[in-house]
Amino acid sequence: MKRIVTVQDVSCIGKCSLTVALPILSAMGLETAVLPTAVLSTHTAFDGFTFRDLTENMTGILRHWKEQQFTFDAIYTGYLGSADQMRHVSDLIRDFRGDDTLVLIDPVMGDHGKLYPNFTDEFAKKMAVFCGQADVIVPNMTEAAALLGIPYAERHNEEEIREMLRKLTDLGPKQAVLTGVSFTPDTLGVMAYDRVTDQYFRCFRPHIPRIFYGTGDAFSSVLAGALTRGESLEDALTLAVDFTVTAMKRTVDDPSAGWYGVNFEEALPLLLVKEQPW
Ligand code: PXL
Repeated sequence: MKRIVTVQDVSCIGKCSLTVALPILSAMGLETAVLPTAVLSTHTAFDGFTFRDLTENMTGILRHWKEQQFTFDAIYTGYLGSADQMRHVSDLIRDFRGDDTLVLIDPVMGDHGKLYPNFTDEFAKKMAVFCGQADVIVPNMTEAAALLGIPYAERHNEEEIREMLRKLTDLGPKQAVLTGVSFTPDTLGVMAYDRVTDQYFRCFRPHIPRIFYGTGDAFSSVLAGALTRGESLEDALTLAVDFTVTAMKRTVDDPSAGWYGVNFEEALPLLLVKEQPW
């Protein structure tokens, strides 16, 4: 069985980060280790959330893992609670990256043109350097603008997106995936660029005009899982888009759905495979 480690916060209620990544990666047939970065009572869209930074715990956890000589087929990072944590996660990448280890960084910092609470432009600059260690990065439009130090815009033409993707790979990763891309009001999707093969990929679906939390984490988790399973970037993008869209549709159709997350649980069957060819 392949083993992936994911580094993100635990938001106890709110359906994002680890509570989304862990079930998704397990459903994809991967042994999933976790390195929690912080514990929050809810994600940061709720008023009055509590926040316990776990940076100090990370040192001991990583020391123990090193002693035990654990290895990982993939390292996938999401929400990091502080800039200091990037140092610990860089140590994790340095110490546990083998020749075939996939390193996927989702530079979680904001959405819809705004950084989440606790994040600053200074943090974004450090995140841009941190992204240099990745094989693949997965920013949304807000995060890409923050990483590149350019103004956020909701709509672009295709050449502008291609240029952003090239600049994102200039930060270091071989592949960049940009989410929340829109060329027309009624479609939304993702575009990606592979610097090694100089190829662009795209996957668009009809736009569902609602704002949902946790969809970026669901998308990145499926992408990380599919790439770890050895699927091509193109196939991984399609699976991650279809999973996310299905979760959003299920949420729209469910009158009892919360405002704070999507019904990703109902889309999990899309990820199951009967036999593991990898
Ligand atoms: O979904 C991204 C995310 C992850 N972790 C925390 C968040 C958010 C988005 O709001 O608040 C704690």
